[in-house]
Amino acid sequence: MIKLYGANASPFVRKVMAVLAIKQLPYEHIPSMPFSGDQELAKVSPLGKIPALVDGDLNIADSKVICRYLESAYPEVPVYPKDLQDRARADWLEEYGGTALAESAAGIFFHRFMRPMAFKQPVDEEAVENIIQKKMPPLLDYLETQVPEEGFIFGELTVADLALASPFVNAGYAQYTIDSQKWPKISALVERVKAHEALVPLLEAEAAAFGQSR
Ligand SMILES: N[C@@H](CCC(=O)N[C@@H](CS)C(=O)NCC(=O)O)C(=O)O
Repeated sequence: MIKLYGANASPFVRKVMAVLAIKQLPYEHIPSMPFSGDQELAKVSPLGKIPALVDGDLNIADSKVICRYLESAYPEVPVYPKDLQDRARADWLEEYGGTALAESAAGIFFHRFMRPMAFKQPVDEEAVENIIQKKMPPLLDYLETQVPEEGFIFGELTVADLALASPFVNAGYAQYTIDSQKWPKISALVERVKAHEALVPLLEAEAAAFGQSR
């Protein structure tokens, strides 16, 4: 059986869990935290990051690598668009979601939630305000030009939608929501992704673990 290493509060792990759910692939989740000295994680993830995946003799890390492997190995329910140019655009949006967007949206989560909870440090509201006021607006302005008013980016839900929505789930735990007056399209897309049948059970389980309701 596939083994997935990671913590579901990671935007990258959540994306992979969503892909496994959409593809209806059974897997064993092995809870693993970076920076924790977890020796089992070190064995499967040489860079110490989550997620990592083991499928039979194969061991890989990095959510993009994992999602591409799952798409090739288990193609029955696709999670990337077929058209070549759509696929390239989906790859780009996945990259965007996993870099600048994840740093900013999950940064809010880190400063407001992880610092006090996991590291017993005070919330750094100055860093949070800097992200919210300076870093997020241009990212959201760009996304507003990239996502549709209705439905998902390529019709069916793909990794591109997941990669853009997942960091905002983290930001939501830290009381950040996208201003739907200023950025109506990306705000609505995030809500549609969260309401997708494959995501609802995942989000319920992780919110319960955080002691929050969805
Ligand atoms: N590009 C990687 C990023 C993974 C990543 O940064 N995960 C974070 C947790 S959300 C992590 O493990 N950080 C530990 C570290 O940077 O050492 C992916 O897509 O999987």
